[in-house]
Amino acid sequence: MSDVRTWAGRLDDAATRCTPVAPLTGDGLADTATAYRVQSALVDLRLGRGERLVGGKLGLTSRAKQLAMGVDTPLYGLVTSGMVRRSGTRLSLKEMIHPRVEPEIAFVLGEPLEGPGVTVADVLAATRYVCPALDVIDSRYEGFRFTHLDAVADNASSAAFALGDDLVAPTGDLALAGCVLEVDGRVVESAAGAAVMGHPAAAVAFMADRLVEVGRRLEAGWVVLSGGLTAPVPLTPGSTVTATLSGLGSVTLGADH
Ligand code: 0L1
Ligand code: MG
Repeated sequence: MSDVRTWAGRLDDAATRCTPVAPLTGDGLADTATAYRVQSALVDLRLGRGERLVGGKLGLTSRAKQLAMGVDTPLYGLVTSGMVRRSGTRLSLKEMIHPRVEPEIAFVLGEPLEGPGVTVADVLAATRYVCPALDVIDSRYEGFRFTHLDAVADNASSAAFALGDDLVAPTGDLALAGCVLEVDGRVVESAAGAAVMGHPAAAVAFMADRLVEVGRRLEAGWVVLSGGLTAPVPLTPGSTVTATLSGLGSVTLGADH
């Protein structure tokens, strides 16, 4: 079996058994193209179990997160139907390793987007709706410690996500949209849309441009999570997390044992 399939199987087992593993870079993963091939094989394992591809997500899009990781490039992942949760759902922490949650702006595309050269204006023109999202990340690596390459292979730590119920056309300036993250009614983080690459649509354009390298595009009907606006917060038993974005509404997830 190739390294790519072995590594994808290892990450998939880690997720299904809720048992973290050592970073793949310690086992020879050494370049970005191979890391994205592992990601693709990992997503294929989900599709083989009957899930559907429903969109994409960006990670490491904010300066704060890039500085924390010592990198200057975002990464992308693919999201599947098994990751979708309704706003208001209470997640079972037994089904995850060490989940964290972060507020994002999600784009629901009305038209496909194919790079290269996709601009913010192209993204906004192709977008049917935007809405607030909570992205649940659950790295399959021990201690949530990994390199950029490891996170690419691990499909950008994707575990679950919820969208707000209000879907609005992207008319206002999303760079100026204020974001407040509350845990059990207490404000723990705040930011503006510009925290993601100056404008969250720039992250969507980045993904469309990078997908060309693997012969893919962002499809009409897909949802794209444009990246964390604030630092992620751990999901702890009994807690409820709510993200509110000005002009876009709110989205909530809870966590139980
Ligand atoms: O959604 C994300 O920003 C995840 C990026 C991958 C690295 C991480 O888990 O923070
Ligand atoms: Mg995220």
